[in-house]
Amino acid sequence: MKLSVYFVTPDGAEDALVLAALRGGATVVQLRDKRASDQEMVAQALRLKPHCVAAGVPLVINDRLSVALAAGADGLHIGQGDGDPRLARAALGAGRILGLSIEMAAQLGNIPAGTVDYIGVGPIRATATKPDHAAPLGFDGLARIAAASPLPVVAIGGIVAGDIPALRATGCAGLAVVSAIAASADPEAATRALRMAWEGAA
Ligand code: TZP
Ligand code: MG
Repeated sequence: MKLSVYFVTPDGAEDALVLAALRGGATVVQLRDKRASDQEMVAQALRLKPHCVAAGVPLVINDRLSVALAAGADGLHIGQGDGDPRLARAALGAGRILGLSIEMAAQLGNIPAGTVDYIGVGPIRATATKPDHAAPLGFDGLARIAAASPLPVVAIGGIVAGDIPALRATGCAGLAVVSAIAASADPEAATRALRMAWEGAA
């Protein structure tokens, strides 16, 4: 799984936005919608799935295990408040992706061994996209977590293309963004720029 340019959808995302991110070279798509019903999310995931398959990009569902299972998604991403990752892993089976959000270094030690495929670490900066976010970690906090993590790290929260060299220096495996893609006038070009900057900073 290539975690380098991980697109997280904003609430109410149009399918066209995800298709643009796929064309631009997003390496993972996470369908995250705090407002949609389960039924709406399953329907959207089922519409997007063939496009993700064609692009060779995993489709991951935020928070909702039942949606991930009903849509046959490639994986699930859960937060600290979303229950025991072991239960999610048991329900998903070994073949699917499970991601977990980490907001502080102390949470690293609580990850049950062998359950989670990657961690999302953030927020790096304060961001209006997640109003209830924890205290920003900054790049220093990210670097400390990345150095201590046995799992691949994806940095999230207020990330922009100009951060890529600093992110690379922390040893993280990728960046996850909502606004840097979704709020762009040209989401495809914004995604492509992130991808090229990531590869270029290697
Ligand atoms: N988790 C931590 S910060 C965040 C999530 C879902 C939102 C990231 O959005 P943006 O717009 O890239 O700051
Ligand atoms: Mg959650």
